[in-house]
Amino acid sequence: MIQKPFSLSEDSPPSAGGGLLDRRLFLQRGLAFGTAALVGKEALAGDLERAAWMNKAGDTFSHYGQPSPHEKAIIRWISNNPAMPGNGVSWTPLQQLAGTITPSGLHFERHHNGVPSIDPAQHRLLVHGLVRNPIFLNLDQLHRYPMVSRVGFIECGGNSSVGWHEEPTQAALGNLHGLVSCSEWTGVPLSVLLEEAGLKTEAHWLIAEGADAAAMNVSIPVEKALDDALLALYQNGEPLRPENGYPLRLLLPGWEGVTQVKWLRRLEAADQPVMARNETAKYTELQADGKARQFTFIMEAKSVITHPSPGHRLQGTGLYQISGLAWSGRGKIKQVEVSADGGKSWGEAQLQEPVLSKSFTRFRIPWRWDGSAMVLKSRATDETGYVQPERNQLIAERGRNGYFHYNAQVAWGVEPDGSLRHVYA
Ligand SMILES: Nc1nc2c(c(=O)[nH]1)N[C@H]1C(S)=C(S)[C@@H](COP(=O)(O)O)O[C@H]1N2
Ligand SMILES: [Mo]
Repeated sequence: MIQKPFSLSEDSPPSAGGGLLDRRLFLQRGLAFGTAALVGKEALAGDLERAAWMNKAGDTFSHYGQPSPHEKAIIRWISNNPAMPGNGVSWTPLQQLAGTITPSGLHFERHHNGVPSIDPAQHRLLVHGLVRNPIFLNLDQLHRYPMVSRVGFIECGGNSSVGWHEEPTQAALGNLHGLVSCSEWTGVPLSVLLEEAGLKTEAHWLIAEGADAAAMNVSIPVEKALDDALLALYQNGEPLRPENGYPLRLLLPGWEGVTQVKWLRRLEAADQPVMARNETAKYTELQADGKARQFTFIMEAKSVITHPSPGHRLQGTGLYQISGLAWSGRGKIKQVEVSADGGKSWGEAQLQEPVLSKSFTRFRIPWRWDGSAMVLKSRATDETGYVQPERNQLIAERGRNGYFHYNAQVAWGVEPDGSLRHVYA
């Protein structure tokens, strides 16, 4: 294999230490990446042999397409309690995916008591309580309402909680930070239904309840319900997957996952929150002073480098594209910076267009690895100016008793052998 050295380094000065290059480098033409074997001029098209699968007719049609059998390793990692198998999570393998939309079959899952087998013909939604006109709907009726589509991430408030541990946990990215996924959701704006129901002035909360065996419920401020909340019926163009709430879920863009009640069957307008388990004992945040934060709905800005990340192995020195995901529950991502020297210097990454509010944003930056040990990090800034905090800054603000809403910068240590490790830096 003939390695051609990367030759444009003089024209493209580093954007930061550790070999980070200008984010526009890959927009240039005529780059030699040095990763592919370059064939000599004498190579002929005849050298490309006719592959075995070209000698017979291919497979026929299928009613529902599946991933290539060669990609069977791209799966959700399941962690649940064998004594209560319906209570637990499965994680999106972010380190094996590209782009910004999570395939529906790989959307992370969080169930408190399993996935109910709902017959859509029997499912009903009740809107009642402090409303002038209670509404009782079947799905055919709901489908007659005007719908909208929007792309949005859902993140569990417990995502990334390993970050609170004293020592960095060694696992693939998806098993550390994969309780977040991003889809295109289609459904009826909740405001449409609430206007029809006529909220009474003393209605400040909506208590949402699911049709699972847990009958999981949470309280939602009416401001959010009237703002961008969606009664989602479709996910990435097809009806919701059972795991993600079929046939109907509440979507609250940018808010923690637990508020986005799946298998939605009831919305009760009330003058105060119901103080359900998942807004008191859970999904609250114990502070250093022993008091708990409650109703911390918004998921703050976060970013992770997906490529390379632990489990990947760099194949020798040279040019690479660092790539990752950033998102913010407050709106659009404004900037993502990457460091290859543990945070001493930062280069600005290219953001993939379109940058959508409360959605995954893919960032990329070219990097020339010289084979030495170094630390890769990313930090996101959202359109409100909020900057993803350093780990010790987050701990200083929130103490060490926390579990939910960990969003500090994530660092990968690159070893000279090309392997990567989760590190605190
Ligand atoms: N009815 C019901 N809704 C639910 C849950 C549940 O167990 N039951 N889990 C919640 C939690 S904690 C999260 S993080 C999200 C997860 O959504 P997903 O499984 O579609 O990823 O759903 C929320 N909605
Ligand atoms: Mo969650």
